[in-house]
Amino acid sequence: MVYLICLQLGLVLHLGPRGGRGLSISMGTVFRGIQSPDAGNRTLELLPAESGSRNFGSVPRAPSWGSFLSSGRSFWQRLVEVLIGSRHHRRASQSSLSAQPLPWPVWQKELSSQVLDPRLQQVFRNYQAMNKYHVPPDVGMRQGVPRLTGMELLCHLKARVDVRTLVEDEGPFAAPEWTGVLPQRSLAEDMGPLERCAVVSSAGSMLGSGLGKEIDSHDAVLRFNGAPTMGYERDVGTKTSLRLVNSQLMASPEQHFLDGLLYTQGVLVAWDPAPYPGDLQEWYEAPDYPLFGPFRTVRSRRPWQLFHLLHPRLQWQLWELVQEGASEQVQRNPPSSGLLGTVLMMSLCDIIHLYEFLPSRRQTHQCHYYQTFSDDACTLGAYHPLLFEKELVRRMNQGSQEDLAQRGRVTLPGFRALNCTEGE
Ligand code: NCC
Repeated sequence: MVYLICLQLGLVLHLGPRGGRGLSISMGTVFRGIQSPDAGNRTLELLPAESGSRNFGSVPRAPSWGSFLSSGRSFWQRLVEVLIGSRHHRRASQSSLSAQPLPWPVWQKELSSQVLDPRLQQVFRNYQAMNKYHVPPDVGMRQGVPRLTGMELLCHLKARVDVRTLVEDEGPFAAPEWTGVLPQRSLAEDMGPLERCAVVSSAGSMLGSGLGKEIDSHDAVLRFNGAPTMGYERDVGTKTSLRLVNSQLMASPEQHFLDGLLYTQGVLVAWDPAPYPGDLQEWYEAPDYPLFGPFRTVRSRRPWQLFHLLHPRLQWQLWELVQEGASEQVQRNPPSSGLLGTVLMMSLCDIIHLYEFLPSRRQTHQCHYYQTFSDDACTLGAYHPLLFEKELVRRMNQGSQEDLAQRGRVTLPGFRALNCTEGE
């Protein structure tokens, strides 16, 4: 198997992106190795009408060369996952994806890596061992610290994270070539205090939800990366007030960040994985993906559109809380856009409804509601410590179990509305 993949990789490297048909076949084969082919587009408990209209029963198409490059965390990270996961792949795809339902409801008890199938456990162990961003040993490790209640967690979050966007003249952005590029005011100043806000995860389980109207009834709606509304209005709504995009998307021509209509609506907020603990200068000199070029381009093409950069410290402040909430070493990579966006909205709004971050009864193997490929890593995490982010959110949730089961809806108070006494 490893030999076959190396052979294919050799072909890929040899041919380069202009390899034509033969190339896309070989990349498809590599990609299938990480996306659980047996799952097809099977969904659990999707309403027949919706599932039919989106052709869920069909065999997923192998992604093209372009989509492999753009949808992978990075080519090398994905390849590592293929190589590590490949030994378990056949067993995993048969046992966990095709035969068994996902471990719904994953949020009824404490989440740990034990809920992952053997393939994802191996990927998890691999990322556990990596430390790309140089997190010092033992940061966030719980040593005999009592478990916090949901309210205590919320208050810790409020006290310990500094949700900031970068403004003009800050640190490295004081350089002359940045004059007038960064916004003069922070996102909080631009958006003003908001009351009810919705955060819409991109999970496949949004399909068939019929939540569109409910989502649109909020004062502001946050969406992620390339998640569309067109064609999915009934389930995800039409309103996009903010869009949080990662740097991988911004840097990838395949994602059409510079010319896609999707990105011309609402306020844009971008983030990029930074070295721990999120020092501005260090990050500026070596961002994970080259996001500053596309950021400047959009700013100059559409100066009227609000576009903010998240301060990189936030991701590590949050990561520490995620680690503290776990009873094992989590991936030492930043949290997903999902958690970053949720906390961003907690800093702006009084009440936040987060949809399908903790999956409802519609939980599905399908990664996104707008794409047909399946991979449980999208829901349970590979690069991002998503499982443990969900554990944190599960414990902070102020909504009912019924809301979770039916609507995949978590309710969180905004920081302003949180009444924390000292010590909490
Ligand atoms: O998939 P992504 O995330 O864009 O999803 C946005 C957020 O929704 C939540 N989610 C998504 C799918 C799912 N089945 N369950 C979920 O809970 C997560 O909280 C997620 O953050 C990202 O976090 O930025 C991510 O971005 C993609 C990808 O870069 C973008 O979609 C652009 O193509 C990453 N995918 C890959 O690298 C292949 C994903 O790991 C994280």
